[in-house]
Amino acid sequence: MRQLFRNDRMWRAHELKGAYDVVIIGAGVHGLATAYYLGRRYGVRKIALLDKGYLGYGASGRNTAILRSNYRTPEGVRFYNASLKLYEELSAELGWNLLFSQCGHLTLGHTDTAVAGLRVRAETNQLLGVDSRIIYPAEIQKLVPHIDCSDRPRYPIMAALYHPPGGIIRHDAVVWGLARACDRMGIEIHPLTEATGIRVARRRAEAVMTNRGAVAAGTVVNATAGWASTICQMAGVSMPIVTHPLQACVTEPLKPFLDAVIVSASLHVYVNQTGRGELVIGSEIDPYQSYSMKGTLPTLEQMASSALELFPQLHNIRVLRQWAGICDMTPDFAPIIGRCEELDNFHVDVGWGTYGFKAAPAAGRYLAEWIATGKVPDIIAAFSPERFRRRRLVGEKAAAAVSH
Ligand code: PYC
Repeated sequence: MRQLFRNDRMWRAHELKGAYDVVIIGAGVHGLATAYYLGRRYGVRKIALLDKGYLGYGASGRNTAILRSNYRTPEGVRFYNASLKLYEELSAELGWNLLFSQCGHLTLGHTDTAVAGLRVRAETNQLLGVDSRIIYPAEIQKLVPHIDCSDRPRYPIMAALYHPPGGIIRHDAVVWGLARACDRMGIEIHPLTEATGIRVARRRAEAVMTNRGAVAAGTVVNATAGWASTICQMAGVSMPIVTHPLQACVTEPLKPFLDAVIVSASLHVYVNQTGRGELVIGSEIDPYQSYSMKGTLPTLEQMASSALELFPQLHNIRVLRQWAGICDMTPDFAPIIGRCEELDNFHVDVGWGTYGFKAAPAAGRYLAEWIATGKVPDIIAAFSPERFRRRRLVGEKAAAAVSH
């Protein structure tokens, strides 16, 4: 691993050129991963990554950094498992420590119906080779000694779906590591470069208009979160997406006591402890559509009270920060990846709802393959944009998150 010296730049600044082979709108983890795999696997390096903010400003810096592959549909399980495997190799591949801790992931069931749903997931997971099984309070208590497994809470814990390979990663390290690797391949990263329009002619997205001028493109990729439908509209493509904020907060650092990700769908809460000792606590999506990235008091109250149902001993812990990321929700709670039928060179990697961060390596890797070879990789075929017209939905709601 090469040492990073104080004056080394992670990525360089560039003049925006008039044309690139690929222009990617959105330089979050999905845009960066697509550029990275295009460059690394297919030698496509004349790429501009455009972002209207600084890197990590959007959903890539506003998530709870949870990785897992214990989904419900076979399509989802295969895809997220491929992503988890890519994450497992990524620190070594990038020469950059992403602080991936595979501490295990527990989805709690507090009702008979919830436990039945977890059982279905466990069985699908196991059939597809994913380490995931139902465990009961005695084992939960052993894995998480501080959780309240008694019958005192309003929703006592009946069982959990235990997924040992799941865990947490340092989200900004992923952004920086990918950006550094892209930069070293000659791929250009352009922060503070906002896409303001897309020029379309002869079924092609010919150029992306930006606040720094027009850029012609062989291929255009929309890898935005939050603004996915707005960018698609610029190209005359409509997306079945609604956008909601998702809030989370972080507490003051505590001594290490929680070595697993804890999720409760019934309580709409998820909790993990970072390497710095802070607790990251997340909520369900806001019930109304909005592009706001601010936290609200009622949601903070809800996160705190739900977390206290599980860990009552945290009652006097202070919250340091609260934030919201914005999530593009699709009708089936599965993403939209691939070329849009309306245009010959316009690809999307969007609709990531509340589960985009964990998907970035696989989405980038296989979208890169589609762009470079023109062939649709099997593993993402089910997520293609035309599935809505064909009524081939991938119903992932039950396992996509806790947050709806
Ligand atoms: O899908 O694991 C998930 C998740 C956690 C928080 C929001 N979504």
